[in-house]
Amino acid sequence: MILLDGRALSKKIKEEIKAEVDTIRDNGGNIPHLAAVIVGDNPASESYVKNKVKSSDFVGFESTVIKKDANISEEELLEIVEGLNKNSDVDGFIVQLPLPRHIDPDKITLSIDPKKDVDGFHPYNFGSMAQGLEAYLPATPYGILLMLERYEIETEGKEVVVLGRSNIVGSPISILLARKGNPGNATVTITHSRTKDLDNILRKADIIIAAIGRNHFIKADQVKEGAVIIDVGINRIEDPSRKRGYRLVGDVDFDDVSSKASYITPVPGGVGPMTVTALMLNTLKASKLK
Ligand code: L34
Repeated sequence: MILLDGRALSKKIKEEIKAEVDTIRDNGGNIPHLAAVIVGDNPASESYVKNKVKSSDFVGFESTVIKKDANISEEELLEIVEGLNKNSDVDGFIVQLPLPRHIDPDKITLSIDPKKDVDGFHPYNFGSMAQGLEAYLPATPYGILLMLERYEIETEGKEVVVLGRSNIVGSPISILLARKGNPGNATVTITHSRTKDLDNILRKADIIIAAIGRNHFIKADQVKEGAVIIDVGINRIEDPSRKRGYRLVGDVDFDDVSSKASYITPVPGGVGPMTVTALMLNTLKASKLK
């Protein structure tokens, strides 16, 4: 079993980005500037945005965090987005999800200028991605592609089973892996809460991508010997033995499944850091396009 070490790979890619930013700076070029909007105080979102700021600092980007109370109105948030769309200092920005219930996330996503949509969530970018046109790829799927690529995991002709059909992970990673290209050219099955006979579908998978947010959902008896396991789930479970009072576990029962897997991502330290690094790459791209 080979551990897909997202932390180490992220560091390597971020060092490459940092070298490029250093060159841009030496040549008097435009230093990439990422902005992040965070609403409310969801501890997971705060931790993720903190990691985005830390990575921005590491690679030499400028970063701005705009933090707002959970009771901000939809209108006010739309005004913030409009301000960022117009602010020529900012190359790309994100609005961290989830948003409070009274705000329609689709409305917010639609209001982001696709050129600054470094999350790749706007339908313009999603549609371009689906058609194989130039686009910002959504960060988590992009991070998974980078991982498969750098670890030289073959996807062509492979049976990929994706669990989950969200707009930000399940759906786009399915499209990307079925697309012509490398990574790509896979035979992809999307499964979800209404799927019948999931166990038999899973057992045929050469590559499993789990993004359903249910802790330890996948066990060894559902997995083929030698399968590649990509665990996108980051679930917090209570753990009084930890200082923080909780620990993070994936959608895959790592201890159970790892003995059967050829490659497997840990949680934490797997897909999460790759998501942040993919965002750095998109921001670098945005600043170059400008
Ligand atoms: N707009 N909302 C927007 N863009 C995104 O790309 C995200 N996502 C997802 C949630 N909402 C979003 C993220 O940023 C998930 N996500 C994300 C980002 C970073 C990490 C995990 C998920 C991450 O750094 N994970 C660490 C552990 C972090 C911790 O200790 O809490 C890891 O090692 O997995």
